[in-house]
Amino acid sequence: MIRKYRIGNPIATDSVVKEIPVEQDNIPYFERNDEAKELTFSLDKDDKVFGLGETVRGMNKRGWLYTSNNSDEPNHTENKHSLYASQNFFVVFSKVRQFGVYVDNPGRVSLDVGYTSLDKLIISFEDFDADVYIVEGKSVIDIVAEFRGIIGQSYIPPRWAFGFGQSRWSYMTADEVREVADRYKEAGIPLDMIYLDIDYMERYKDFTVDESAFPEFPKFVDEMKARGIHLVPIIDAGVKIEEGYDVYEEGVEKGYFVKKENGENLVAAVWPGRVHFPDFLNDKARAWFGNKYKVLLDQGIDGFWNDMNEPAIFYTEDHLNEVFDQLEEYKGKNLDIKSFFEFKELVGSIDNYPEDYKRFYHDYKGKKIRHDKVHNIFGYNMTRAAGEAFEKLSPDKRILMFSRSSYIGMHRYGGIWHGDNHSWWAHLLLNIQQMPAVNMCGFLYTGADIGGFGSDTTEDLVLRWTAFGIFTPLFRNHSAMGTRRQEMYRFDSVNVFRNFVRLRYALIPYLYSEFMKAALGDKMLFKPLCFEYDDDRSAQVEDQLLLGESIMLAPVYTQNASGRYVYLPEDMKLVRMRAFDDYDEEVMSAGDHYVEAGLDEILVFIRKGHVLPLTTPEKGLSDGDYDMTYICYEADPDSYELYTDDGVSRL
Ligand code: MIG
Repeated sequence: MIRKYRIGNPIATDSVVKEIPVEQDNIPYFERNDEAKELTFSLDKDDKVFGLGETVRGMNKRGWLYTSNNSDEPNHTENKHSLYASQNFFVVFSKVRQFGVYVDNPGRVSLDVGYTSLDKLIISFEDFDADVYIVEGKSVIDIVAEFRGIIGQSYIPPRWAFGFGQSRWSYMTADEVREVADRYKEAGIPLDMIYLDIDYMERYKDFTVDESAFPEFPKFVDEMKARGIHLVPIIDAGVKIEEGYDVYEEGVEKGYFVKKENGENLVAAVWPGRVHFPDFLNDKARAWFGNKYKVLLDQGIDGFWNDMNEPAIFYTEDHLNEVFDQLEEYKGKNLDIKSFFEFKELVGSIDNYPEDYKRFYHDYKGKKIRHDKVHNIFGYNMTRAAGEAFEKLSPDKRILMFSRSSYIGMHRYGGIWHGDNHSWWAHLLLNIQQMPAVNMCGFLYTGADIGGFGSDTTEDLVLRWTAFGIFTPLFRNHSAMGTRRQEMYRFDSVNVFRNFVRLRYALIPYLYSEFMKAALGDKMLFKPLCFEYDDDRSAQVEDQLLLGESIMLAPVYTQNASGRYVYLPEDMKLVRMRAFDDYDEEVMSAGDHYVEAGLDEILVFIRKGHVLPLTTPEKGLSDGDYDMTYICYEADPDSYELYTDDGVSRL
């Protein structure tokens, strides 16, 4: 059961698609303090708080302050309060009670989950306006399903998007892309996508292609398609200011860019230098920008990733000028300790400068609204622009789309990737821990940059991360400019990588079936153990996951480990997999075990009464004409229900 309460005058976000009448009585569970703009709830010692989507720290969110303020934050360390997303849904549960809360406010919201005071959950608002939904149900899983039921069906990608994708910032030329395809082929590692990062564009202009680096682009797209590879280009939020560039000129002419108080278009800077930001919140501007994806669709492209849409701002022209003026004061001065740090701060803080987000306005639902009030739905609406346009431009065929920034509601239009992580073991664990949290908020097609984006990776990290990544819907190896190259064929263990990626393809019938059941049935694909098992130990386990109905994963996420401790909440069958056709099975009893796992092995645990179907890698992406093998644990192979379809038609 879901009840909706209203505080003040909230700005609609369109995240909830179901009409729910507003209750007149007080919000249950919470104490409301209008002066402090806070809702407070007293946590019991045994209460767990799970959810909040793509955030730092563990699965149980108790013990930290999370601030919903979508940020271009490339260091996902545990001291951070905000990442790229605002997904304000969480569930509080213990053996004696459970309820879910969704706080719908597109501005800054702070969720203090036992940070200021161990036993208080305090939600505080910049503007005390919100729709607050209280969700009740028999179990946490029911609560999540109820909630998902009001926010609309999760985005479903084409099935080929379950293949493996290689990315790098950037493959600079068509020949470099060909080389990636060739070397994967030589290595015998299947590859379905190569991602194009910003350098495919002409001077970083959205919807253009650099003719000298990628001559005859449509032909090149076809050539790659003939090799079974989809090219997936990036689109950035900022539109380059350049005479003669149609997107810029039309946007100016039609008034579709965000404006300052005085009505002038905001001038900011990102990759192309100076840019304007489209007003994705304005219906007309959104339709206009969405329609631009046609330029690339017409050249054969069928997938995109939307970046820098928090939006990330290197600087605004106005603030840059202020900084230059202030710098004059320091010129020729003997900088003492105090003025030196002021000076450093002045220059060092120009990017993503908080005040800049108050300098511009949107034309949203007929009202002029200052950006910071609706900041967290900007990226959502960029992806919505694309999603809404695709329904018209590609009415029959699904298009791959995922975004960096998000808010609940965006899950209907695209997936997400988990942003600029680092090649750190801690970020492999973070990847594991974020999966169920984003699923709770409707985001099913997600995955992190495998091997890590920033910093130099190591071969063992790429191996262990791939061993987990083969299970995530978005399965992409991506890394930043200037870091060690991490395409799989560059490492000695190319045989192991081949086995792992081929195993992924063998698993696609299962992964796709479970994904579709989750999308169509408002379920989670990845679940923490304690969502299904109510013993006390399961609630403590934050490094194992249930994936779909049949299996539990226990990835190795520490360096130089020969295995790991695994907790089994019930008897399970361990399948130690080296390849789709090379594995051992062993039934293990409930309890704690140290389980060996070499760098070439993947641990899969089959739950009692369940079945893991596997096909041959070559058939993984087929329409259902699979060569099936079933690994069963006290179950009949027929008891597993495969979901099959043509993989591209819209649902
Ligand atoms: O500031 O386009 O998260 O995946 O490679 C970096 C370059 C901008 C951030 C994205 C990353 C991408 C990179 N972009």
